[in-house]
Amino acid sequence: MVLDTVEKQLRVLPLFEYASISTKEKFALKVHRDPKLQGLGVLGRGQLFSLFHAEHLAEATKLYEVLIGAKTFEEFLDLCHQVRDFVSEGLYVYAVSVAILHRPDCKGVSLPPIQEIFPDKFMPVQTMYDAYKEAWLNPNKEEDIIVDMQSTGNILDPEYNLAYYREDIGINAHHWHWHIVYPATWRPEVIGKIKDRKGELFYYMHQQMCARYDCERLSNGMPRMEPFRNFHDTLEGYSSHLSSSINGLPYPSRPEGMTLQDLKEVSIQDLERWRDRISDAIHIGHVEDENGSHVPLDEARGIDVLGALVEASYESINQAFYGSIHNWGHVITARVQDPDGRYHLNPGVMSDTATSLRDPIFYRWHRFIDNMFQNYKETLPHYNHSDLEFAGVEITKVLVRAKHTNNIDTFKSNSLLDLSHAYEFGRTGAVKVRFNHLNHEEFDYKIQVENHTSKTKPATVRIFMAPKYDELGNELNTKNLRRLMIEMDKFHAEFYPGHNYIVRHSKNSSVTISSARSFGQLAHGEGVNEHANEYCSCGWPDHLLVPRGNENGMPFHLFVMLTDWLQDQVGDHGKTGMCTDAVSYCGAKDQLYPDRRPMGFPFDRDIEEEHLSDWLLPNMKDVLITVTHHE
Ligand code: CUO
Repeated sequence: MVLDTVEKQLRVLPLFEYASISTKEKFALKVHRDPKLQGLGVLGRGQLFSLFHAEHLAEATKLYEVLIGAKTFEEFLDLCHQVRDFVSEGLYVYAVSVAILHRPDCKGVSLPPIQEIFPDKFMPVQTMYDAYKEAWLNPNKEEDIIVDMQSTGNILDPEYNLAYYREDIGINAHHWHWHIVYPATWRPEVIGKIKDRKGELFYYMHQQMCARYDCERLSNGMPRMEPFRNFHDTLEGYSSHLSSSINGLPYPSRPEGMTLQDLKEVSIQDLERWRDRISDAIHIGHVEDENGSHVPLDEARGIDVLGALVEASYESINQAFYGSIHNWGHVITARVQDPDGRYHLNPGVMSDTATSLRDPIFYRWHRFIDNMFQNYKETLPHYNHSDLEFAGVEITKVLVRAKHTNNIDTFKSNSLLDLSHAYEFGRTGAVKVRFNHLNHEEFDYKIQVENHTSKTKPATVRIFMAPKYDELGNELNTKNLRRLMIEMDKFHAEFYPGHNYIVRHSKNSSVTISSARSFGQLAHGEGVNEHANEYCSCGWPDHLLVPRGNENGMPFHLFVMLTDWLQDQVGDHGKTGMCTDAVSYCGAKDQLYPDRRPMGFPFDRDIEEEHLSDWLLPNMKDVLITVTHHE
């Protein structure tokens, strides 16, 4: 039977429905289990899956490799149905998602949003109770029910000011999808698809999340975060108010003042040893592989090698020696409340890619990780003129066109999240949660360019933003500014000899996801076709493209740079046209990362000049804009 994309989409959706609930096949399937599924189910139903945990991930890898290897679409579905009832719910959804993204016969099939599969990972348990109560009390089964999302704290905890960012559904969903697109254990030689510059993208995407967090902190009048430094320091507190619907237990709260403890799988000393070995390798400029050979941390490949080693992913050059500092850092932090498991607590939110961004420690941990990468970047020479210039091309004017020129307004908006595909409410009308999130007005960049040559110049347009002032109101110098530079957009443009003028709309940003389709939309075939972008589940939410700013109009640098596209292109970009929607943070499916320059260029290395204005070349422009928040 040959199925078209819409039919496949419809057959895939039920794999994700009611993921926390046992399916009806449960008993029948015990007697019929494909031998390929043998050995799975060690992490059984009701246990929380963490892809940062080596054993969990090994089991998930086994499953996604079996699912990707299924000969036909029918066999794939059959295996999914069989495995569903005896492996951990989270592990199942992870492995099935990885398989759908990578099976050739699932081209064009979209994943439903993770927030609709596991709403319990995205909203406080009180809100879930409210939804259940309303559904119970409302006798009219046809009507939609809407309840409001509850808050998780108040400003007695100053960090609560950032809760709207940390607990944003879109960024947590993005992070979940990113780790599906880039599984740490991806084995290209087995599956046959490369993940270009995966180690470097691990560094860059997380660096950008931290930079964006600090922009948000400054917007709220708060100091930039203090990086995690010492494994023996006390930790801040955090209460997620989440409770897992797969086992009914809360994600435990962490009172202020706790310290990390050894686990049976890994000790603090292991992490410290790995940190020191990585730090030594950065300072001597090479790492050692398993045979003792030196692999240089050079300009061409250094960051990719280091990214893989730090995460640590399958590509790590020597996991036995350098360990897995990043992944175990997540796990050890998540288990701080019950390190030896004596209370049978769930791990905290740090163990799950769909929830970890909620916790303030996430950013501090990742800044600690990022500092390792930055230590390496500091060993590289500064970019010189020939690295930065674009001969004959000059940006003469840049402005932002919105309601007010060179100002972007931000505000709060409401959206709805449908719970009806995760839980059975016994009604035909939907049950939805209304939640608040930051948003911004739509805007255009207007860029005026003079091409002084006699030839058309194809260019890469690179746009960044960063706050002008630090928490004390002092102007940020380039050393600090470059770490706050958030990518806003990157795209190709052609400049003809003479005067040029381009307009680029904010919605087209290469950072953001254009549209994540809901369960309901996918079930109606909306946007489902063989050209749909499978990677489109990955991408920064458009509503958080612009930092909050403040009520007075917070000054930001808007930096635009043009580079020579003929040097930047990698050759195969656009080959298949598949998923080139949010390439900056997510890459492009089955293709090379569509930019030859180091990720974050030109701000990935130190800048010698103290002031940005002294460093600018004609192919760059830095203008001051404001971001004004309206409550
Ligand atoms: Cu994505 Cu630490 O890798 O959160």
